[in-house]
Amino acid sequence: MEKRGFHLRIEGIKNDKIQYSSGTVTSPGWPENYGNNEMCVFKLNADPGKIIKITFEEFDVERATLCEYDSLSIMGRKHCGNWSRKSPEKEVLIYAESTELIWSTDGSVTEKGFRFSWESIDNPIEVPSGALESAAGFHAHIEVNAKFLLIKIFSKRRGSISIFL
Ligand SMILES: [Ca+2]
Repeated sequence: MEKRGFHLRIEGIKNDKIQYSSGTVTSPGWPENYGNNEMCVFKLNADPGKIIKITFEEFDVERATLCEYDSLSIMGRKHCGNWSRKSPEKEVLIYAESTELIWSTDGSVTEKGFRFSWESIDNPIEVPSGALESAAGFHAHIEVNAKFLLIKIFSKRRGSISIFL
C-alpha cells in the first residue's frame, strides 16, 4: 500500500500542468482512452482581472454515483459520466482569476476522457458605472410614479390613506 501511495504522488507532481491566458486541456493519453491510477492537476490562470470560461468539447469519464472511481474536479466538485447529470455543463464559468482542476482515476475501467478549451473573459457580473447611473435614474423615476400613484389613491379614498404618508 505504501509503495502504491508513493507511486501516485510522483505521478501527481510529474503531471501538474499550468496554463496562462487561454488554452486547451485534455485527459492524459488523448485521443486514446485515459489510463488507470492517474492523478494530475491542471492549473488555469486567467489574464489579470479576468475570469475563466471553460468550453467542453468532449466528456466521457467512467460513470459512478458519486464519481468515486474516475473524476475531473472543478471548484472542488467531482464530475464523471458521459454528458449525464454528473458531467459538467458544456460551458463552465469560474468566477476567479485562477483555478485548479484535479484529474483522478482508479485502477480499472477507462473511457475516452475529456477535452476542453478555456479563455480569459471579463466578469459578466461586473456592472459598468454608466449602467449603474441609469439604474439609479430608473429608481428615482419609479419613486416619482409611486408618489403619483399614492396621491391618486389618496384622492379617491380621501382620508383613509394616511399609512402611506
Ligand atoms: Ca476507472
